[in-house]
Amino acid sequence: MVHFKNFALVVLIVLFQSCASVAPPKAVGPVPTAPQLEWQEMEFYGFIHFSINTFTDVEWGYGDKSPELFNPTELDPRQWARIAKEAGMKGLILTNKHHDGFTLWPSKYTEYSVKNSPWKDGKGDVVKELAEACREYGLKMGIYLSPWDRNHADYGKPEYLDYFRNQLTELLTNYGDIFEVWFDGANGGDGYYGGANEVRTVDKEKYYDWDTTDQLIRKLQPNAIIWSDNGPDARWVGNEHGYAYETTWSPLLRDSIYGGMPDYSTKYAMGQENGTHWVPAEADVSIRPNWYYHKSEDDKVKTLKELLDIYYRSVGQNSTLLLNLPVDRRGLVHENDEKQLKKLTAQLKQDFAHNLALHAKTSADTYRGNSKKYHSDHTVDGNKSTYWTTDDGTTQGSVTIDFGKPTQFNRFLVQEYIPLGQRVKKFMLEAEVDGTWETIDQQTTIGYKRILRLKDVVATKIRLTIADSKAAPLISNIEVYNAPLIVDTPKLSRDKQGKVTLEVPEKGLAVYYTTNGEEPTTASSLYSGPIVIDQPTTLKTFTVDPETKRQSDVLTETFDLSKRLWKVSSATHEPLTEQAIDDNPFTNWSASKETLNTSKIDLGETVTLKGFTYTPTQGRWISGVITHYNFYGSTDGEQWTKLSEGEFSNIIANPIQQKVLLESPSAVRYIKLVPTTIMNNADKAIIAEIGVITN
Ligand code: FUL
Repeated sequence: MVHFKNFALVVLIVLFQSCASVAPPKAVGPVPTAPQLEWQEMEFYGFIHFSINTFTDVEWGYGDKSPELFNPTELDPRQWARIAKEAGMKGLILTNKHHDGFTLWPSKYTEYSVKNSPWKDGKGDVVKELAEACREYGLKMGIYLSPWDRNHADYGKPEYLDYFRNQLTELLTNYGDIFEVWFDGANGGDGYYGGANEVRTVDKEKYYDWDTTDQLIRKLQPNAIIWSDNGPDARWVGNEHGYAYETTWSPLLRDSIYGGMPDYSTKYAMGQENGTHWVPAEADVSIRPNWYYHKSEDDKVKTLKELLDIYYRSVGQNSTLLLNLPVDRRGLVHENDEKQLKKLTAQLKQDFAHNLALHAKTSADTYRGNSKKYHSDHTVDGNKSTYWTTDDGTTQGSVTIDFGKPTQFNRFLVQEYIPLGQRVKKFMLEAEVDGTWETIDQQTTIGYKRILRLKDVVATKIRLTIADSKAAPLISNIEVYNAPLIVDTPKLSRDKQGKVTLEVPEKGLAVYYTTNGEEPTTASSLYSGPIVIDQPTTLKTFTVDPETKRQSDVLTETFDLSKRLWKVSSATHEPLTEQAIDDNPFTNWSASKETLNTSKIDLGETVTLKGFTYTPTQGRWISGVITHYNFYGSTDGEQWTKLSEGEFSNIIANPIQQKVLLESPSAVRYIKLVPTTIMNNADKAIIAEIGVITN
């Protein structure tokens, strides 16, 4: 009886403890406002760069080009919105006015606008069309309005601020709800400035009087997030690669920062543990090398692997992702960009297809007040407003998730309950593999969301240990996934010896190929190491995930003779000559016309030449491009015959490998390519690669 009494007492105490109301934890440090929380949950949204720059092929317009140049033939913001929606983006931000000052809406305050363009006879309004498209597709709309205006006569004077705020008022009153207002940190420099054509620098800290502008925004759009280097609501991540940091704090020492300050990226962009204000990071990046559309970049849209990396290093590292889609001269997002974006969406869908932790059995070594309300089950209940936490003063603790059977995974997603502040400073993930606990990863911050990409692990249980935290950790969500391999075409490269390497985006993929021109299948040759190709050959290849059987597109590449026997002799004994014949388009030989005229490439054997190839620099910024040429051949290296002359048409707009066929085949052992004109009349031409066509 006595025993029973004791037992009943214990049961009563336990019941009391788990039902009694335990005081909730108090906020620690700065916390997000309701609009900031809503914004953070958008996670992924798009940028659209479009302006006169699109038609003049530059990134930063000087502000002097005629509005008549703006003339898209098929402008369709519904296409932009459809692509964004299908990609899982939650909103779009358009560059309504970039540094050149041209406005995409018919602003009352300037003539430098679409209203003076031929597009729709000056009656069009791109912002209005986008606002309608966003509404139709259920996307939010944001605005980019460049504080720097290279067209406006008053830029740099106090009067300009009235102009700037008038334009802001137009954008914030005429187009419905705005979720984000984006203020670029690039400010001041040379420009047209109403015809002054001069350099105007501004005091970036004081000139703009941002407080007054921010108040105006708060009045007109109280829920809009104001973005700049120092917020006040969201901040630049400090680079244009789309990468946040492994340690990313949402709190920021906001008062130590001003927009466009030189040491922002190295000193502040990652946020601070002791930050005074909640100003979370947004990672911005373009799907192409540049922000505006350039035909020359049609083949440089980021690969699936690069896009995935950006996603995991932004959304997966406590940041939002703002991915730019340049709009082309038609007024459309280019097909190549859409194709790559679709690959990203499909892969992300697969990566996060099945949450292995949802409703799994959990336990923790400590709960706040021993209360059910703070039980670790809340980390896997699929409800972001419940969480596991510990007692005040307890800044460490572990949650164990039991899958019930050996389970394979390679993604671990964890979220803090940020309405009460970002807290975790250090955490560790362990897995019970064959009865032994192994450390899988150790990291620092979590914040709104942290996703770890791991090697494949098979475990029955996993344990998240918070090793250090600013206060009791609050973990609202844990998800575990087994992402499939990235299925994309391999990257091809060939070295001077003719060794062709097929690099897979991820280990574990099988690569099949043919070298006889036939379409490859899984019955074709399986790639197991570099293949030597030194004769004219067509290689066709694709990858397969052996587990899911997913296949990539087929990639076709044609190769001619390898450069195994080739040598360059240059009369001026220039270094780096070999870079033009190493079969690596990312290394260059830079040489003057004279040098190229007195140099010769020895093919090491006499071949029947049908044509040649020239690859200009493949760097981000093109220079030294040969636009007009003479091409010579010789059998002895002494007597030269001009085999071809002409222009590499469109090479500046599209600096890819140029192929020139000769009028009739010619037997040669020596060749030379001599520029007659180099882009911008530069002293030196750049040859990334030169090749022959013999087939
Ligand atoms: C930069 C600008 O100068 C670029 O042109 C682009 O708009 C990018 C998003 O921000 O600071």
